Amino acid sequence: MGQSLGQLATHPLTGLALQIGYNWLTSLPSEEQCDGERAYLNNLAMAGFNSTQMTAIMPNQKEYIQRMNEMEDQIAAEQMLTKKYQESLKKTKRKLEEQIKKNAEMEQYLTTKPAKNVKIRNDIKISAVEAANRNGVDNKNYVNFAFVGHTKNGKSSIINAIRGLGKNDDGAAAVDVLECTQDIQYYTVPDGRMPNVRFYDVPGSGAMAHHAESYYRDKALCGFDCLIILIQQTLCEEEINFALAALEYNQKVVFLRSKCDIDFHLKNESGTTLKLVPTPEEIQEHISDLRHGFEKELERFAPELSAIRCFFVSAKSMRAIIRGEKTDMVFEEAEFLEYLYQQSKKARGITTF
Ligand SMILES: Nc1nc2c(ncn2[C@@H]2O[C@H](COP(=O)(O)OP(=O)(O)O)[C@@H](O)[C@H]2O)c(=O)[nH]1
Ligand SMILES: [Mg+2]
Repeated sequence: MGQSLGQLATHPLTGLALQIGYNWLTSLPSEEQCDGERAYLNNLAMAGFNSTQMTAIMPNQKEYIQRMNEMEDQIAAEQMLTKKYQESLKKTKRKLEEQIKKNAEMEQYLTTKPAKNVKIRNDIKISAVEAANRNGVDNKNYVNFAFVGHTKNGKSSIINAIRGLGKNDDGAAAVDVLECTQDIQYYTVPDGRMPNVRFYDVPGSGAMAHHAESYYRDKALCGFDCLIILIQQTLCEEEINFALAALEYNQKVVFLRSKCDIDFHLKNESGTTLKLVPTPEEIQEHISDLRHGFEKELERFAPELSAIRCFFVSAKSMRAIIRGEKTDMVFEEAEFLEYLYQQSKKARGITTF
């Protein structure tokens, strides 16, 4: 792979690994917090993070990080934890190592030129290639993800977040704009990271009501590695039509429900007494409820789509994870990123992973 873990630590995907530790830290009672942070820092050091990176992640542990090469301190930190948390630290450490390995594989795939083009079935080849030319999609040199769905469902925001950007950052896709054009625009990750990946913002795609299917064909959406359909609380007809068209083309397709963080604000405002920051368990419970509702809707309106997954995420959390920053709410951002990666590999017939 030719890449040391130290280098990898500066990559945006590293946030996926860090989040594992953050989750563990939030599970600790306050009296274990300080020793927990120190014990976890020791694991980051072993994984190749340097002291500057660690200080950026946990500025409150600056002094400890400076002293960290004194072995006794390191051992002491772990021993200070009670037995129960020593055990859970071990599990977290294993997960961290696994994620770092996965990141290395993802990094390798996303930064090198795709080894193979997208496989497009012969019977649709001509229309797909022709139409892909219209969109300027380059299947040879890029991994291409298309985000479709109703205006305001959060397409531009989630694309920005995956690129590590907020709406006011340079090069960010415009957020909260009226989608008056139908120009499909692509975005890349800044600073040349992931140079072979393109994220396409497909505006106006959900405002077509019953025309999703013809929009899909006109815009040659089958030319993308993966189609991501942004949904809201309930599934709409056009979203179902998009997914049906994608299935017909044997394309990788997934539903994405963003803005999950807002659900908790709504619950607060409507009078339900929920803490401002939900616990990981409360978040899991919420995701289960959402998934249950989604599956029931699919069963009722489009049983043929039952194999299509839906990920529940928040653009806010995604951005924090990509930037390696701590976030209070974690939904299924890591799972979604991994899905994108896996499916684009499959679309190219690369099955080495
Ligand atoms: N709190 C929160 N707001 C979001 C999220 N995603 C989008 N928004 C907001 O929803 C509005 C519409 O988002 P936008 O990305 O422009 O949607 P698009 O029209 O589908 O591209 C904007 O005001 C965003 O700030 C999210 O995950 N969390
Ligand atoms: Mg937009």
